Amino acid sequence: MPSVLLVGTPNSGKTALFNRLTGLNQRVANYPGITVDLSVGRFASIPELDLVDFPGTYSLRPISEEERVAVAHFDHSLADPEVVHVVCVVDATRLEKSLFFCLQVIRACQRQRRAVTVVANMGDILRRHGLRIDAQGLSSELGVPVLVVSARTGEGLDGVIERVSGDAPVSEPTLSQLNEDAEPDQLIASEGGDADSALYEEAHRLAERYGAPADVLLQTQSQLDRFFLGSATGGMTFALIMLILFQSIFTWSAPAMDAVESGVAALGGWLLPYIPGDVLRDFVADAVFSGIGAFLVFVPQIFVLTFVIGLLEDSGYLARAALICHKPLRFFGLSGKSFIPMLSGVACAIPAIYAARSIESPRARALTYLAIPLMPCSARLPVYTLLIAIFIPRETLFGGLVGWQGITLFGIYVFGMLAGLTVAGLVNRFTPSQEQMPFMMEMPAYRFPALVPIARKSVQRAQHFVTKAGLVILSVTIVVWTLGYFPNQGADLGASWLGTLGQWIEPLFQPLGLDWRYGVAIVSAFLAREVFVGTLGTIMGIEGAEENIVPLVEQVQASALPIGSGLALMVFFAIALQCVSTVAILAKEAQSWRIAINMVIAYLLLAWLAAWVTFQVTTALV
Ligand SMILES: Nc1nc2c(ncn2[C@@H]2O[C@H](COP(=O)(O)OP(=O)(O)OP(=O)(O)O)[C@@H](O)[C@H]2O)c(=O)[nH]1
Ligand SMILES: [Mg+2]
Repeated sequence: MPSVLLVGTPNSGKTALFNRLTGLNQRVANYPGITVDLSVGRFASIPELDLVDFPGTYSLRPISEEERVAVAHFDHSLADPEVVHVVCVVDATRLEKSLFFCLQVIRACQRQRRAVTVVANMGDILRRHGLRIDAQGLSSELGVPVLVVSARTGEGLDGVIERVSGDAPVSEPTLSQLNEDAEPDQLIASEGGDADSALYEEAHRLAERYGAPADVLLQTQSQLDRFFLGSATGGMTFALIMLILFQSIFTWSAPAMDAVESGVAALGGWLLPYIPGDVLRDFVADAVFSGIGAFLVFVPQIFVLTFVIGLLEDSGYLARAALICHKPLRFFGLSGKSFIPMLSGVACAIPAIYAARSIESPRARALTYLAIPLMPCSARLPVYTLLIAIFIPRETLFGGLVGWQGITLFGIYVFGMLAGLTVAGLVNRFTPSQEQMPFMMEMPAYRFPALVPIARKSVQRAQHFVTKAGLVILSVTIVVWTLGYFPNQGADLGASWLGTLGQWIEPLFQPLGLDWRYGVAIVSAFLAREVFVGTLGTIMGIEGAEENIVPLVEQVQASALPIGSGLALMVFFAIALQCVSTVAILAKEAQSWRIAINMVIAYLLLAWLAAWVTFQVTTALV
C-alpha cells in the first residue's frame, strides 16, 4: 500500500494532524515524547493511501534510544518504493526549533528522490496573535512547498491532501548556501559537529528571516511561567491543581453517578415483574442488575478523570509540574521525567509504562516501572468509591466546594503515590549507583486545551472500560451467580457451592476482618480490579431476599462491615498488582518476565501485610 510519512520535531502537532487526516484518535498531549511507536492509518479522504505517524525526533542523528528506533525506521522507510511522500511538520510558532530537523529531512528526501512537503502547523495561534510567517519565501529557499495549516481548526489541510494525493514533483536540492560548502550526503553522514553547526546557523537564519517575531508569542508564555514556576506561587498552585483534580472526580461525577444508580434501580424495578420463572428472575436481579449495575455506576468517574487529566496534559502545565517535581523526585532516585508517567498512571498504568520510555536514564526508568503499578489507577476507583461511600458521610464544606469523600479519596491517592515513591526510594538506597541524572526537557508552550478531542478520548476510555471490563465482569458474574445460587436456589448462600469454596480461602482474609464473601470478590479482582464490585454486588444480591434492587452501598452498610476492614481493603487494593495487562506490558517494556512476576508476588505480600497492619491498628483505635 502506498504511504505518506509524517515526521517532525516532538510536540509539533504530528499526531493531531494524523488524527485529523485519518479520523483516528491517537494520543495527543502538550509535552514532547507522546508518540513512542509508529502508528499507521488510512487517509479519510484518500482510501488507497496510508499515513504513518512517527515519534518526534530532534535530529536525524539520534541521541536517545527512542530516537534511534524512529530514525532507523525513517531511513528504512525512505528506501521503500511504496513511500510516495514525506510530510515534515514544523511548529510555525517555534520555527527555529523545528527547522534544523526539517533541513535534515529535506536533504535525506532529496538524496532518495522522495517528494517532501513542509507543513507549518499551529497556524491558528499565529492568526490569533495577528502574526504570519513568510511561507512563500521559506518555500523558495528550501526548494519544497511550505503550507501553513492548523491541526486544531483544520484550516489548510485540503492543501496537504492535494499535495500528497497528486504526483508531486520531486524537489531538486536548492539549499544553495549550504551546497556550496558541502555535499548533502556529507552534511548528514559526517560525524563532526561542523555540519551540525552549519545547519543550526541555517535554521536560525531562515527562522529569523521568514518566521514570526518570537517576542510577541513569548510574552504571555513567560508571564505564565513566572506564575506557575514562581517560588511562592509555583508550589501552591501545584498543590491546588492536584487537589482540584481529585476533588473533581467525586464532585463533578456525583450527579451522573446518582443518575446511573437510580436508572439501573428503576429499570430493574420495571423489568423484573415481567420476567418469567423464579430462577431467571433471580439471575437478572442478582447478576445483571446488582452485579453489572454496581460497576456501571463508575463509568462517569472514568470519564471525568480522563477528561481532567487530558486538560492538564494539553495545557502545557504537566511539563512545568515535572520541573517542579524534579528535585523532590531525585531524592527517591527518580527524575522529573518520571512525574508525567506517574501522573498518567493515575488514569491507567498501561500508557504510563509506555510514557516511561522518554526517561533517558535506565536506572530512573526502572525505578519508575516499580512506582507505576502503585499509582492509584482508575480501575481502583470503583473499589475506593464504594468503600468511601459506605463509611464516609456525603457532607461538604465551604458551600459544597470540598467534600469529606473527596478528601478521603485524595488521602488514599496520596497513600498510593507515597507507596510508589517509598518503594522506588528504598530500592534506590539499597542498590547504590553513581549515575548522575541531568534533567533536560523542552518546555512546551501553554495552550488552551482542545476540548473536543479530549472529550472524545474520554468517551472512548469510558467505553473501553465498559466493554473490556464489562465482558470480564459479565462472565465472572455469571460464574459467581451460578456457584452462589445453587444447589439451594439462593436460599442459603453460605451452603452454596460458592460458600463452600469461599470457606477454603476464608482463613487468608479473616486476619483482615473480612469474611469469605469479600475473599471471593478479592480473588475475582485478579482478572481486573473493577470485577470486585460486580462480584460483591452479585453475592450480596443473592443474599438479599428483597424484591427490588438495593444499591450495593446500602447492602454493605446493612452488613455492618467494620471500618478497620474497609480501610484494610482500600490499602490492599492500593498496593496489590491485580492487572493482567499491566504485568504483560511491564514484562515487555522491562524485557523481563522475571521482574514482572517478582513484582506481582512482592506487591501481593506487601499488600496483605499493610492491610493487616491497617486492620489491627484501626481496630485497636476505634
Ligand atoms: N493551537 C493548536 N494546537 C495544536 C495544533 N496541533 C497540535 N496542537 C497541540 O499541540 C500539542 C502537541 O500535539 P501532538 O499532536 O501530540 O504533537 P506530536 O508532534 O505528535 O508530539 P510527539 O508525539 O511527542 O512527537 C497538543 O497539545 C495539541 O493539542 C494546532 O494546529 N493548533
Ligand atoms: Mg505524536
